[in-house]
Amino acid sequence: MKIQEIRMRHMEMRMKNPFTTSFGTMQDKPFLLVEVRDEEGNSGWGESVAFSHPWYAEETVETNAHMIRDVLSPLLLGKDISHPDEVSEIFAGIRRNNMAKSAIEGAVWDLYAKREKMTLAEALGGTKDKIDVGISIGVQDSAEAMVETVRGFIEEGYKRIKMKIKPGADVEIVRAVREAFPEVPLMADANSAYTLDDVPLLKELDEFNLTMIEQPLAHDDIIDHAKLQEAIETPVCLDESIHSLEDVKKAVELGSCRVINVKIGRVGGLTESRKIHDYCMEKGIPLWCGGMLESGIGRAHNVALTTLPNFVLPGDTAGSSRYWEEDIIEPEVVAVDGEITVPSGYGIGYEPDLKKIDKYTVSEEVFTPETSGAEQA
Ligand code: OSB
Ligand code: MG
Repeated sequence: MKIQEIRMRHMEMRMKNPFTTSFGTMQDKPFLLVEVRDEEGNSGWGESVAFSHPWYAEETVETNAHMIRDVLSPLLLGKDISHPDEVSEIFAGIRRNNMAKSAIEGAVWDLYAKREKMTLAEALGGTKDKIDVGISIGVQDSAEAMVETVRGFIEEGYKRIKMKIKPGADVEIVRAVREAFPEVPLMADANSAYTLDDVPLLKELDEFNLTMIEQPLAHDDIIDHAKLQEAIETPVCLDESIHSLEDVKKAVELGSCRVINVKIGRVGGLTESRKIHDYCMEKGIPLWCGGMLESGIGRAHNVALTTLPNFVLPGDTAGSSRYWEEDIIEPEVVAVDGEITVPSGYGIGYEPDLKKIDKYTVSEEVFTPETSGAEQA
């Protein structure tokens, strides 16, 4: 397939509810959508999961726009490629900027699957027609608020509850939720809010039978996490620390975690995600698919990835309605009793709703082999 056009849309959507992590609160969600067209007029869609502010990772919407416009699109435009795995090779000389790479690469995967008349799940080698999903709940002000929020999502059928914690809003909140729901699969995500000085506190969590604690220590650490894993019983899961298969190998060899959260954008795309999947499957490290509060386009990619067999734990891919008044795909992603049925349409399997996409588009830029740069549309 020949890459003839890359269209980048600057989107602005607002989530139904604010979402709070150990870093702060977000509700407005600017992000980028990428549409890649081939010589036959087929198109594939991808989403950049970078946020407007670099609190989770160093990339932002603006750095991604720059990379996509000025660096990555010029490398890809006009190229004739036979498989999306080639995209990561074409981008290999560019350091990091994984979310920007992934937005384009994801669009090429969708395009490829559509051309081959396959679902994206099939193109990736996925084996499930339904996936199990959990939900991620932001930091709450009080134990009572967390218990009530958790109750609502258990009633909706989500298969595992993840609570965001931070210093001052941790052990007592987890205790209250565990007492209220003795059997529910529960976990906590600290988004790097603790240090090894907090080992005694993190050890206290052992009594609540959490399925894991996600990224308790620094975003760029794998050494201290190994020390922590030695000291506590709760399995450690890495999120922010993992940007590639190489990072995964180091973490697994060092014993820094027993579980890995795969985010397609954080690791630079579906090709790298699949490599991580295959390695972890061989090593017996269970995976689940994380989320970045995506619109339906990114959500659809997460659904497809989760069909790979070693995604054995419920992910954070909740239904569209958990985030948005209206999503930008048709149909929306729907979770029933904690399961999402994998769509059967070609490519990502959900149709981008152009009317809604236009409604939330602030501006767009179109790149072609001729412009191979920054033509403002
Ligand atoms: O750490 O997994 C995280 C949201 C934004 C940034 C980081 C994280 C999260 C979530 C929510 O936990 C995931 C989702 O519901 O999409
Ligand atoms: Mg996390």
